[in-house]
Amino acid sequence: MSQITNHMPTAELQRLDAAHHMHPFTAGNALGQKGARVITRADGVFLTDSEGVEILDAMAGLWCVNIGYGRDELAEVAARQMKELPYYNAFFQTTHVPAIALSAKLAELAPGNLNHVFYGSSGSEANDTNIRLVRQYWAALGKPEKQVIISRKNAYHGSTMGGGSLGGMGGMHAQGGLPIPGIEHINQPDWWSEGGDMSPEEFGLARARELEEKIEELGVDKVAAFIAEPVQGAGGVIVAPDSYWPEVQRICDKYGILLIADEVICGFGRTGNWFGSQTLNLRPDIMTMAKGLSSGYIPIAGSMVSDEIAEVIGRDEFNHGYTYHGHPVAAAVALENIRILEEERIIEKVREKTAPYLAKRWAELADHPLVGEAKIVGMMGSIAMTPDKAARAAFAGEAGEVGLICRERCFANNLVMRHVGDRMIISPPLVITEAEIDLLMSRAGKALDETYDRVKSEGLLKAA
Ligand code: PXG
Repeated sequence: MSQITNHMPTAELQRLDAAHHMHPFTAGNALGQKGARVITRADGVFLTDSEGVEILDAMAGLWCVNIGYGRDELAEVAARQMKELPYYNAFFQTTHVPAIALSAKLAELAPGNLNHVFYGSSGSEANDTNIRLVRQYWAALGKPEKQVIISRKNAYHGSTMGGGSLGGMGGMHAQGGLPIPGIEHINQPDWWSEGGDMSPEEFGLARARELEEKIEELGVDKVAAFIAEPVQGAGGVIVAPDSYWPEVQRICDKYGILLIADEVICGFGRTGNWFGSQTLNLRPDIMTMAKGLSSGYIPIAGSMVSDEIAEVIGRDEFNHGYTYHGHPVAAAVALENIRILEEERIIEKVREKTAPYLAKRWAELADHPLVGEAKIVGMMGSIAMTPDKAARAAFAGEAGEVGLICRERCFANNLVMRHVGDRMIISPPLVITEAEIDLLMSRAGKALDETYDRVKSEGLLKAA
């Protein structure tokens, strides 16, 4: 077979892609007709496509390239580790240096008494591990009926049977027999779309108290854990009102149920601290980590658990594990990524400089005629587009129609900004500079203007 290189003409690459590559979360036949954009290289915050066009990546890949593209150090560490020990496992009473070093480092970085890590290769796998961990934890304590995990609608926790079930995405639950039994979903704290006449603070409390109501309804002796993202990412960068998290923490403490903070997006600096739990003052018993753990350079994930959970789980054989648990090359790359985050003070710079600057520029978008609220925490932001700001109205047409137009206008202006329904979201590499933020904002502003013109001319500027 001839070698597939970056130098093949774009149309030929697209034809082969359409013929043999199935894309995630995509209507493949339609994409096959249109042809996918082929990304060939990346450096810093910029992607280059097969036509040589440079695109500003305001999503850090898929919320993961925290240190930015093009860091040779990670490639060099990977090559070194592959030559020394490309693979070994930890199943049968063995271990290896990269897993030992990374675990100790993560214990140092994680808050509270989260000092033990169980590895996977993806956030989905880590959340599947969490299901088994919390259920086995209660079983080992003589409470095998404490099995139910409470989650939230519009949460994202992965795409395996377990991860997709924990998640609260209706579209995912409509296919393949999800959710699996023993998972319950309460409403999300999205004040803009669902707050009605309540103030944000009243609404935050009301949504937190749904957790208490659900525990009471099921019986606390049936409930194992509550899982949530500190800030919902894939759901549209939904930032809960300030009243929400203190009340959730109070309820978890009162009933003694485990709190799982899914830090797959929020972890490793995204919110201006190492973990979103620190930004929002949560005391999780378990944290899910992936994405920014290696800045997406190599697949690796983990469940970080408390001393108490590790001790209880350790009393018996835990019949669970993946071939690539703590993979030496992935662990070595993650360690190097963490070294760069620490030595270059990337998270401090985000907190003190870049995030405040981005927040100031992002807030300006709220003045745009198409934009209702503009929300941001650290380096993750969203805007809600609306035909009527005062009423916080949705568009009359199909949800996501305007969002899709805006995403296409962004792409046409060489900016990757995602849409979730009619919200637009960003999550740029943490190393983005102020000048690059200015470029991001000018492209986003232009895309919004073009979207507004199109929405008006097509008669879509109507409230539902
Ligand atoms: N938890 C959270 C909070 C996530 O955001 C996962 C778990 C699952 O991780 P893996 O590595 O199994 O994908 C995620 C992943 C999107 C999008 O459209 C977001 C994710 C994945 C794919 C698409 O924003 N997040």
